[in-house]
Amino acid sequence: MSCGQGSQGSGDPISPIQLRHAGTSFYPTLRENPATIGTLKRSVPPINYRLSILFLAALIFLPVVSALPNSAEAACTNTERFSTWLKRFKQHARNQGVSNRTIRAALGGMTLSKKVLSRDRRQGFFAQTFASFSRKLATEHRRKAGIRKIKKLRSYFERARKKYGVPPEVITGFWALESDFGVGMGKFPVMKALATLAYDCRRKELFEGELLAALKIIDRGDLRVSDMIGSWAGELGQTQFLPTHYLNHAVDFDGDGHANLFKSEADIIGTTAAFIQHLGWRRGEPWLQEVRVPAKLPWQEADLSIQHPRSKWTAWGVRNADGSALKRDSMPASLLLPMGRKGPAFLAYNNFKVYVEWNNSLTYATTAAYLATRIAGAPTMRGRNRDIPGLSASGVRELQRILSRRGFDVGKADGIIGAKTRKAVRTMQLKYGLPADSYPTAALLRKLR
Ligand SMILES: [Ca+2]
Repeated sequence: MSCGQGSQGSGDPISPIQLRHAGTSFYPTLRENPATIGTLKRSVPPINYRLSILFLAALIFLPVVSALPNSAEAACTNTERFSTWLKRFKQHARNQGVSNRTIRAALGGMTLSKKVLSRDRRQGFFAQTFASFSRKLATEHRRKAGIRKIKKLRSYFERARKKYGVPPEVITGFWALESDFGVGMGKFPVMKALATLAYDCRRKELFEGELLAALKIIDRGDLRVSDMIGSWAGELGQTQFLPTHYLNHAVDFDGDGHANLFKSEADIIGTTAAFIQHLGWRRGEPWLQEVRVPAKLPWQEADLSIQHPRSKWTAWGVRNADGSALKRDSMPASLLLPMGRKGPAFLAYNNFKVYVEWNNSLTYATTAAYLATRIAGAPTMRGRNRDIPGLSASGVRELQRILSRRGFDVGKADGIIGAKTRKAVRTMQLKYGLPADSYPTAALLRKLR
């Protein structure tokens, strides 16, 4: 949980875990439905981009966003006593082949954690732009620590690269963001967190599966109950894996017979690489590259759902961040403008989809991918310290109400910018002859009024 970043309005640091609970993407087939919050580092095949459109679209496109659950979920009611549920769950675990010994050791005397419930249901509220978010998370400290780690553990990283095709910088970027290489894994009893979330009505099905996976990890001897210390959100180890991912993807890379993602650096490197490969990593291809955009461009093409060959972007005047010419080849890439045309600009390649799969918060994904490029030697982001004005949450709500009245389907007027809102914004920008970069501004809102 502790990721070294600054405090937010709620008084707590934002961690990747919290962000993961507030994720989003703007891949094309997404739903603007916050009901799926918290399904992260998803186990679905990477081809399936049915990612939920959630809060972090707002984080990335807007300075203001509310974090955590929507009111419908927060309002669900638990009708069963915890002890009744626990008894039933234990029987379920037995039926699934978990030993009595593990069930007794891990769930004996288990009680509900009110702290987890309140953390999980809190209506957080914080203001972040992509620029300030990435400043806090993709730090110089983490870049240097990543480089040191790669040097120190070179043989493991090279073996992982050979076997899974994943570069050391990509593994290291996630490792740094998730736990600062094991410094910040959280101090919460994970079994208690998982049991509480599995009992609670909000994401019961998801977490019953996670709790069962955690029991199986103990049962097969990878971890002891006493090892299960981590985040209140139930994630495990130095790269913060959900138990199902641990169970299904953990690799014993040091050959001691068990996969230990808390203590074995080799296992952490091998497992993270294997999981990234599972999410669809393409060997030898780039993931993200900062670029410079010209003053004029068909801005409506800047969307993760749209890819063009690099040569096409070159023809439109996109250049390397240092101003030199891009490679003129057929490599497909999307133009990613997290804060509109005046903010930082990136070409996102096919491998970037892995980042969005890892964490469907686009802000997190872009930050993690950017940190990996920095560890790999890319220069600091241009315009990193420039804040691009956007609308406040109330401004976005007003914008959404107006768009809705005009017949656009923007979902609920909740102040959160998802794919539908972005699309409507882009349509209106085109109509008014404004640069159609999908980033809502005060100028657009004035015109709409
Ligand atoms: Ca091992």
